[in-house]
Amino acid sequence: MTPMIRTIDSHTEGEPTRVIVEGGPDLGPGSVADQLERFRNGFDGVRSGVVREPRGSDVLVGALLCPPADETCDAGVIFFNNIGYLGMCGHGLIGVVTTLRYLGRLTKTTCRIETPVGVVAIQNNPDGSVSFDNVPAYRTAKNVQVNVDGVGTFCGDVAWGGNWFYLVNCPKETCDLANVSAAQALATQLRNQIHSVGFPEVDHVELFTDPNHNDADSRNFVQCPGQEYDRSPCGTGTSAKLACLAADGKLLPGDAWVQEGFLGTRFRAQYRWADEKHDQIIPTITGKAYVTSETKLLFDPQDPFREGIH
Ligand code: PYC
Repeated sequence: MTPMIRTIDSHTEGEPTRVIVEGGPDLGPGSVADQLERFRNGFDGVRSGVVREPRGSDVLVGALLCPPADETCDAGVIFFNNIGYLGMCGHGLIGVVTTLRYLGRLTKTTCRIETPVGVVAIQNNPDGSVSFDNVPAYRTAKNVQVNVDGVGTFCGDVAWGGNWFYLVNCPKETCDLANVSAAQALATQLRNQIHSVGFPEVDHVELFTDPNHNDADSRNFVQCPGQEYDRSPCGTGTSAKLACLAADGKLLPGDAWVQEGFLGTRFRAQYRWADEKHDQIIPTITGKAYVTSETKLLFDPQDPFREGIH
């Protein structure tokens, strides 16, 4: 029989997630971080076949459910995209939880999920939205200047929110749907430049400007590692933003922050300090996902594109 993987697709505030619910690789025992390494080294063709064209698209984030090593957790999850793997993924986590609820596999109000970069705590809200306490977020560098040839000098912060971000303020017109190609080009140049000034870990670039909606505090454009931009306000990016605001004393623990994304959808966010030193925060992010399809992906061994188009 043709090898088959069953998936459920959803979108979280516009950004799609494809969860493998049957037929994924068995990654053996160990922590989710260990399982990720076995996924990377032994089954990378499954990753690319599931999310890349012709079965998927560069925008998709995939999720593989796996057993957790942490006994306090209900599940483990590994997130991946068109070019590789993610530490955490905020919109993806909301998509995974919504998918598990849709399948009837999650009936509790709260649960804990192990990711390759730590444990996240989930709360299912009565209105169908999902909140999660992220892994600790923190800023590692403030006001890092880079030069973009022919455009100018930019200044931003480097922060971890479950993935690494370079966070930069930009003019309102750059952060406009009508100028998406310009935003992508600028973000790509900023990523190259931030690597060249000593921050090779940064794989996401987050541009900020004033929001379009009165109920939002800020608007962002997030360029993902595989060149696509996040259609949601980016859960890990919002976490990195909160870490910077907290470090600057511009947002206090428990105060609300509403992050508008490039499509205008919003994540609600707040934080608490992770420890007494006050150098790391635990962000809480809230957003909503909608299930969009159930699919059987077929992988004909004769198909030259069974591992996706590279
Ligand atoms: O929501 O954290 C997020 C995310 C990362 C990449 C795409 N979405």
